[in-house]
Amino acid sequence: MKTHTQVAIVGAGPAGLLLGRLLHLAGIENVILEQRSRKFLEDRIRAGLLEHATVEVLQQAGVDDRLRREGDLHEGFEVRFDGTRTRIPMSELPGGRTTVLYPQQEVVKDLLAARDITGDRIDFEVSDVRVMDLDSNQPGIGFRDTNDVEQELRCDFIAGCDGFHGVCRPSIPDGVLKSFPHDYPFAWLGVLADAAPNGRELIYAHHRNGFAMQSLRSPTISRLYLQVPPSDSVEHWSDERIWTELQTRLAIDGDWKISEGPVLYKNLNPMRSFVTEPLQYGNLFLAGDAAHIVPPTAAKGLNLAVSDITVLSDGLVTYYKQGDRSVLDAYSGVALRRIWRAQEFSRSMTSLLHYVPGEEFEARLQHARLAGLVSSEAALKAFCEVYGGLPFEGRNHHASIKSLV
Ligand code: RFL
Ligand code: PHB
Repeated sequence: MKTHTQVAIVGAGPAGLLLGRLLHLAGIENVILEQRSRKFLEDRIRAGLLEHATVEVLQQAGVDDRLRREGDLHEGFEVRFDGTRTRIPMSELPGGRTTVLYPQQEVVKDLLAARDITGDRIDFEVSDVRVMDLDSNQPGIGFRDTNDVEQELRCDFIAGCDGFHGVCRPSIPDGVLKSFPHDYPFAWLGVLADAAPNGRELIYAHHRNGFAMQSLRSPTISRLYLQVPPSDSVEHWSDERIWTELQTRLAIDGDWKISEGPVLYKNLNPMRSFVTEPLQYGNLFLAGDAAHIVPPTAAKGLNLAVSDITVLSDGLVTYYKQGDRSVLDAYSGVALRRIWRAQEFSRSMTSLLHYVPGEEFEARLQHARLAGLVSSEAALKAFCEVYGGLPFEGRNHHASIKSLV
């Protein structure tokens, strides 16, 4: 069966769903194709921290009702090393930043619910997805629908929002893209636990056994991370071992202890940096994880997907409303400026906090860097400026979101 739309979006992660929403609000027809089921997307546990500019975009997209009610405003976080703890008062530093903890799957649920109301087409559980006629001005997507019927969707533009393992990036002819991959000698064990978090703020800890972190998902559910070797596996991590290691790595002088409880879920996340350039070929545009991956330390992955989409949607809206393609053609250059800054910050925050066994000289430098960071307001201001989120280019996203949540 053959159908047509203005913009075909591959992937219903935060990038694809947000693009679909912003295009709908501008009256631009779009179809989203997703290989997974709706339930899978709504249950997928991933990122948690939203920069203030991301919250503003979600507000402008009209999908922030629940985020305002249930999102957890963060005005500071804690850094631990060498038995010490320092609270970083993000919002009180010059140019004060705030972030909101609101899990990625909740953002996805809110965007899906908004699409239910508008009735825009979204096909779940599609398979054998192929990009067609990329060099023509009516490219298309071939796929098999959930009933295994062959479908062809023709369009003006394709948005490749299909994540790191998607089909859009590889469909660009050889030699066009230049990729910049970087691997790390460690991974993260991510844990969701039925245990009340200690305090309401995030704790990042540098320790000789490796990095550890306490985040949270509710007043009774903790989200915890431990640095592990990349070759490790979750079977090696019993609940008891997880808690022992967290107690050790998060310890401070005195008798502080993290509260323990049953582990509800655990998984291993590889650490990777990756950027591809440019982000467009003809009428195909890559956004979010399809275009770049950051290590999770600075929680930039979801936020970068949102900033890509604001730039891409501006380009598409300008094209359809004013017949001017220049903003769309500038997408790659504009988005990549922010991507590389976030990439640089994610890599440096990762290098600051993770211990590489045997790298004693590096460990001493990390200690000196951490001591320098927590004792200098200027250094903290510079750190928090990027940690809390760089402004989105070309938009007025500087205001504090304190009043919103
Ligand atoms: P997504 O969320 O991966 O969505 C892509 C969607 O495309 C679908 N897809 C296809 N659909 C149709 N046809 C095909 N051929 C397709 N191939 C793929 C997929 O099923 C999926 O639904 O990318 P998007 O929208 O760009 O959003 C990016 C964010 O999801 C990502 O940056 C973050 O979640 C990264 N990330 C984390 N970021 C953080 O900032 N903090 C974290 O703690 C954090 N934890 C994580 C993460 C990513 C993880 N992944 C990718 C394994 C934990 C994990 C496990
Ligand atoms: C999370 O809650 O998953 C999270 C928060 C902050 C980070 C990384 C992960 O820096």
